[in-house]
Amino acid sequence: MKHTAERTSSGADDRPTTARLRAALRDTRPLVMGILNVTPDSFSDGGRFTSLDRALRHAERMAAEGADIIDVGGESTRPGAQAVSEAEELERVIPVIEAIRRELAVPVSIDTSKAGVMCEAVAAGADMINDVRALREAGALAAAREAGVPVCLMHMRGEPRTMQQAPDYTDVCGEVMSFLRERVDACLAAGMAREDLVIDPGFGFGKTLAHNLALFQALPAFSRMGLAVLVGVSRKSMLGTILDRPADERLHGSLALAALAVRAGVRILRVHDVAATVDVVRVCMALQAAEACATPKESQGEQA
Ligand code: 7PM
Repeated sequence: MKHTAERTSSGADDRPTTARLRAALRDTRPLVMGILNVTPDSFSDGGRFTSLDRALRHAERMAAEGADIIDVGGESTRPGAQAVSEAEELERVIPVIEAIRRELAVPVSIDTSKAGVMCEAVAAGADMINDVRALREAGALAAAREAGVPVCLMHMRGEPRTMQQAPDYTDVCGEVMSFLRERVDACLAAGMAREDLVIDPGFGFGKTLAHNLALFQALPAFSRMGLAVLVGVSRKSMLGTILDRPADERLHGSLALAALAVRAGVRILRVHDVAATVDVVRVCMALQAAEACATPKESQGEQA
């Protein structure tokens, strides 16, 4: 791997949590990324101290449940959400990242699209950047390159405030794939390492249920692009529509999709329910190990 002066100066290469994350990304076991929202709507009991404390307790719990990564987000990207200022986003996420880094050994990703937040978050201890805008904002590509950490590039059509107003594609899988290919090429051209790039079709981000289902069906093809694939479907509205259930009753549907995603070659599951998803991954791994044993014998049998 190439180490530029900027990269080494960020210190991210030397951090044990970043090394641990990189090793896990190169492993075959799917990783569980626990969601930690630090938007006021998720921890809305007033004082900053209380919300910091609650966020840390939640991170602790997810780490104990076996989360491989904690995804810290301070910008609500929920459909219809308004934009958040950089100062506000920093005020929300930096104390949480510092506290997790102080108290836990779990790798942290920063869910942001802003170059300034990427820099500050990685300086505060974040080990990965998760960008729903795939480094398209001003300065984000350069900031991510200089941060020197793995990056998740997600596809989103439009902006959160309006993205669910009649999303339209002629070939949703082809269009999402060529978008991601273009963003991967931009990262490679900027000097980032291919092994550090993760791609994500962006379920629910400017997509109808039919689009989401087509993308989910195409996950094996995304996996064949040769980069780690991340999937975020936990409690999302596609499950609400299929099941006709509110967000707090979508666990079973989320777990069904988690298992199917692993079977389709997905490497990272971004979820709310860490303990349950870790069990799903363990069951899938047991099945995979059994297949690895069975396959040679079966093919021998076929040859005989
Ligand atoms: C309301 C609706 C609040 C949806 C939050 C959300 C993804 C992500 C989100 C994803 C990656 C959520 C979403 N979703 N980052 N951030 N992939 N990489 O369910 O699918 O958390 S926000």
